[in-house]
Amino acid sequence: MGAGLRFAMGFQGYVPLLLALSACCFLAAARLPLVINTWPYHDAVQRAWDTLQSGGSALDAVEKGCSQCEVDQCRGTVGYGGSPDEYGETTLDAMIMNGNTIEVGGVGQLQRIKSAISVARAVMEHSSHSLLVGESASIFAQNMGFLSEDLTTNKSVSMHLEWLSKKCQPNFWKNVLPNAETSCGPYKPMKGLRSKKHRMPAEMINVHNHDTIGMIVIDKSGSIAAGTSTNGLRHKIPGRVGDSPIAGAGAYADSTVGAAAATGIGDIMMRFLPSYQAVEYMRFGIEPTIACQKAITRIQKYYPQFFGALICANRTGGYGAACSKSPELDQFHFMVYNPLTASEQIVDCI
Ligand code: SD4
Repeated sequence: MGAGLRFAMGFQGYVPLLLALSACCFLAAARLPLVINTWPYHDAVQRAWDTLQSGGSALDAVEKGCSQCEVDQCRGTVGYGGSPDEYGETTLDAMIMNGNTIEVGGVGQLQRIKSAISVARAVMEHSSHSLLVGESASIFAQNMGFLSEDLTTNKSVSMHLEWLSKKCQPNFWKNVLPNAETSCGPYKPMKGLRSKKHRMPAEMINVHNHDTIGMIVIDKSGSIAAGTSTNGLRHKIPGRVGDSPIAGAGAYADSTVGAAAATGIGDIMMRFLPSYQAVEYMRFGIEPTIACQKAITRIQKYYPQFFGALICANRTGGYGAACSKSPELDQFHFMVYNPLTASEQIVDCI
């Protein structure tokens, strides 16, 4: 505000502004701290909440909350022993973002290390990079003191063997020979006419194998952090990195505005940076639920029935969620802890 305008307003002009500011602070004080995460992961939200209660920061809470899911192997889609790739290996994607500094740490296709979100935090705190991937990310993790161990389990081995016995169905290839809908690879590119079809096998995209944890935490001082952790998509092509470790796609946090986090079919969602988009909507004063809905709608213009959901929170502790209605999803469950509630909540998809 320019000095001239300030002068012209006089003291009385300030009164509504002061009232609005104190209402906002009062509201924030009543609703903070806040922990919100995708899917009904009760132990994860509780762990994040406990971390805040024992004096941890928003970043600590995101790390601990997501770690809980990694240990619990939440629905088989977070942590070790889930979503084997075409070689039968489980690899992990995770990220964490500090909304105060706009620093990010991410890992993609992390091999042989269980605690992906903690490695992501190490990337943020012990390097100037934002994202490390593959074998080199694992070496980084080992150098940072993380244990290297096999992430396969009997369950992931049997998922892989079953997939091989079904001629590698379903899979994520297109426009290749031999025909990926009936045969295993190795594949070669098909020349000539190309299918425009986005090959996203329906059996891979449902609430039983598609439940990345995305978490937003706002601590009492208003610091905001967000993060994600996942083992990606079952039978993914080795080397595939999803949306979860990408800033703006999997999650985004800006303590001056709010944060968002995503779950769903990352190969589509990452093209739209929905978490960043939702935060930008909130920056212009749009309420969290609407911000989430608008970011989902933008994706639906191109992919009307994509599988995905977003959670959003603004800096005063307002929160909301939205999901894209598809044959596999018509309601989305998420967790909310704040001084007023500790509950699982549900939204109808749009
Ligand atoms: C991915 N977005 O790797 C993740 C998967 C997911 O809920 O969110 N599942 O595409």
